Amino acid sequence: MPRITAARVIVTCPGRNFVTLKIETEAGVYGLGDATLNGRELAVASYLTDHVIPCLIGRDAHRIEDIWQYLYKGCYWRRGPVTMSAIAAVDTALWDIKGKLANLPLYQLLGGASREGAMVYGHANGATLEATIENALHYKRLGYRAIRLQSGVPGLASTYGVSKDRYFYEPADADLPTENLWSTEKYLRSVPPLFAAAREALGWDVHLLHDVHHRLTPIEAGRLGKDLEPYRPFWMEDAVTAENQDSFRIIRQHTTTPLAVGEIFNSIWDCKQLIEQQLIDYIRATVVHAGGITHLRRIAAFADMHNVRTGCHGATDLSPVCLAAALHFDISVPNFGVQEYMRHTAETDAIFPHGYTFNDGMMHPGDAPGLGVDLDEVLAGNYPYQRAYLPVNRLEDGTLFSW
Ligand code: CS2
Ligand code: MG
Repeated sequence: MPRITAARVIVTCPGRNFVTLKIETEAGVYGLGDATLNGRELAVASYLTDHVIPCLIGRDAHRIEDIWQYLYKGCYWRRGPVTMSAIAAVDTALWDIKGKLANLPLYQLLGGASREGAMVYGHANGATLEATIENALHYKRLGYRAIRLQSGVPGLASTYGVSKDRYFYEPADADLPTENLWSTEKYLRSVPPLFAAAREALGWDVHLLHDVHHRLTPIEAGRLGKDLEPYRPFWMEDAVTAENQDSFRIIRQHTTTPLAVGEIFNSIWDCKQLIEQQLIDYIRATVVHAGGITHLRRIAAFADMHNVRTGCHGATDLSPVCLAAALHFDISVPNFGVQEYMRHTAETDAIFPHGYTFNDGMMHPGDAPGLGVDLDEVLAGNYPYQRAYLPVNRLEDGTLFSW
């Protein structure tokens, strides 16, 4: 059996921090797992190095489920983003090892391909409505079949999703949290015209998405959803904060705009009510933050019973290791919806050489054994950790608000 002989955490910062777990086995085969938690990277690095890795040495790398249960039930303090990102990294690395030992790409171990490719969505954004539409046209010319629209809000200096760079978006932008100002009223006035202009410019053969980013009340979300119905959005994401899963019942009463939520969820318990009561249409949980491939498959199977499809989170703060794992999951899962694809920079791609490809709006993980992604540790060493925080948000009267 492939006994685990060593494991270590590699932190690198090619423009943003990534945390990667590398597990080595006596078979000379190693596996990688993404453990990046934006703004709290070192918490997960320590959780792995100080509390998880000592328990892994000597275990059978094939025993993915047993190790998952050991790290979940055995730690007493269950769930939470740090714990579940650490478990996710171990789980992903073990699936990588299993694929390499079987000489099969991971998706073949998950039941094989259910589709030829995974439809992805790109991030069109701009400081103004016009700049956003121009960027969306660029994404359509690149072949994207689904495009997210995030525009600056007139009267606000900044807002979520609008990049300083043309194409690479990184919200963790400072050594201490930057403070953004927010106005729901100004925001709500800006979105319907954006979608009207987008349909006018892009037509109807492209899916349009939008991320509200946790900032509305349920009734405000109901109103926005209704305002957007004429433009047929593919989804309205994170319309409200989701600790209170009941909130989505109010949104559902007012709009048929599809709802997506879950990128900050870390276990099936965060979305149990949302799924079983069909309060959402897409679940955004992903490999790195929701306990890895093993747990994400459970969430997807539960979602499939309730007409909910997958829509894995895929921002640039999820490394190419996570994206590769997500694509193997996407290719095989029966109730696939869409995969988020924020392109990484050239520096990041050089550190994480990979076999996944983009073509005609779809992605494929490739057919290399395991995940089909590697980590160049020498190159990674050239980019030491740099503390960076996600912003915090305040209303114009100073009230602390969701970012
Ligand atoms: C966003 C993310 O991609 C998304 O849908 O919500 O950009 C999110 O803000 C970041 O992943 C936070 O680190
Ligand atoms: Mg989001």
